[in-house]
Amino acid sequence: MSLSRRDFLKASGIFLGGAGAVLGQSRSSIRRTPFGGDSPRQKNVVFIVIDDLNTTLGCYGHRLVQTPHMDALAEMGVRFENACCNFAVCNPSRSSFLTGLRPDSTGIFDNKTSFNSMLSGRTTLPRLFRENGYYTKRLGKVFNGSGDQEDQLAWDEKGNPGGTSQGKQGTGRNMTDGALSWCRWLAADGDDEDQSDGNIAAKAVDFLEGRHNQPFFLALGFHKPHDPFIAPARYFDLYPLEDCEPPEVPEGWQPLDCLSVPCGTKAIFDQFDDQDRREFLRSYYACTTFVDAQIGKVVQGLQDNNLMADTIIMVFGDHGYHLGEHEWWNKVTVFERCHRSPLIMVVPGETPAGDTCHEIVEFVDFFPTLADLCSLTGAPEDLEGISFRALLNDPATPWKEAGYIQVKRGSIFGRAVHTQRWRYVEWDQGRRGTELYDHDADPCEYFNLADYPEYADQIEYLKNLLHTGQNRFREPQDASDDNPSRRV
Ligand SMILES: [Ca+2]
Repeated sequence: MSLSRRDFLKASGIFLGGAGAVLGQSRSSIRRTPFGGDSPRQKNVVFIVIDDLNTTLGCYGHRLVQTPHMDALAEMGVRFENACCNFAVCNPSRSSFLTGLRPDSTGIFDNKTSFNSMLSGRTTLPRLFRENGYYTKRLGKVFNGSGDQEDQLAWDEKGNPGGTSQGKQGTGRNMTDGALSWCRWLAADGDDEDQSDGNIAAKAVDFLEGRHNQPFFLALGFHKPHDPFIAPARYFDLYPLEDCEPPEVPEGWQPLDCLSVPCGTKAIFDQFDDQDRREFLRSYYACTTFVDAQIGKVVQGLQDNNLMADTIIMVFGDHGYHLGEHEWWNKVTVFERCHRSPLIMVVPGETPAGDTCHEIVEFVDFFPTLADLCSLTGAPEDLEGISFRALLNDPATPWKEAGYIQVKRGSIFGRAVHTQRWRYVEWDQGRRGTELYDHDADPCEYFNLADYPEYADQIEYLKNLLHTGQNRFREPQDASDDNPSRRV
């Protein structure tokens, strides 16, 4: 194919962002459009971001973790097997998908850098909804924080519902004997609404019960399963320790140059005994099921108020998370465990029920996709992802060749490109090492093939893809490749 990316997208009718780019509608024709009459009714959006949630979910095939409400959403819409975050840390990931810029363009690579110090004045996703006549409401953690950490023009209304003092009591312990203060669990007293996330769900349901004379963008930022691992005790009771099986790491495996996994913190995890590992898993699972229950309340609120037919539901984790894979119990890597996040979308009238998409989408695509779905105008011209609306209608459409992720260790960047089969990683542009993993032979990414000469051509191809291939579409290899379900 000799078309440039932009030509291809134009020919395909794919949303590129930019003022007036959608459906030929002028900005004024859809601003503040009331429901009813002859005007097309714009869909509401419930945008649910879950902190540090990986794909350890029932609907992603986990044998133990109970997530009936996310599973039910997956049955209503499309579940993405290859949704790739662009940075496996809260603030960089959120700053990226809320602006539609890749991390190299936001310049936000850690949790300390404030959003407004880098991106003040930028039209963010919620602000664009607001400018297009939506009522925008935030509950919980959507940007990385409040104040200087978020777009002050994004929300009509915002809140950070907290928990109660009872919800901070209970049984628990620090699994590192205090070496890492965050690494603790608490099977808490009280019930869901004694926790912040339970309160977020309750306030979301209150909002859904109100009268809405304009479409709404309701953004819910649930805090769990982010550490510390606190949930009402009954969620811990669902997971007997003997059922929580830590992953096996091949004997002798070591991180590349203390970069693929940071050795300092890993040394603390290396002190874990079997009990510690099982407790870590139990607490993450408990928090996941707890958050799932809160999502169930929100969906019930939509159903009770007859809003399902008019509301797009989007649920995702802000990045992946290791649960012992690579002897690591955290985020901030460029392995698949961090790169791949759950993503479920229900778009009334568009998504087929219960379908799975194996194609690669990236979080930087969220902004143009939602702008496309809701016919928003006035989006920034320089969005760096593309709308994947076509995949929501037909999840088997051949799509992006690759997803991209990066992290920063001190002054060194690690960057990875992920295709349907390969992951290729460069540390400090390759000066501090490279990694190559073949998912067909090594789905858990333990055997680095980068130094084997027989892979030189593959590496050359992936190196080029890493540096120049963003948003490139893959070519179907043959008829049997139309739906790469081999990618399990
Ligand atoms: Ca996070």
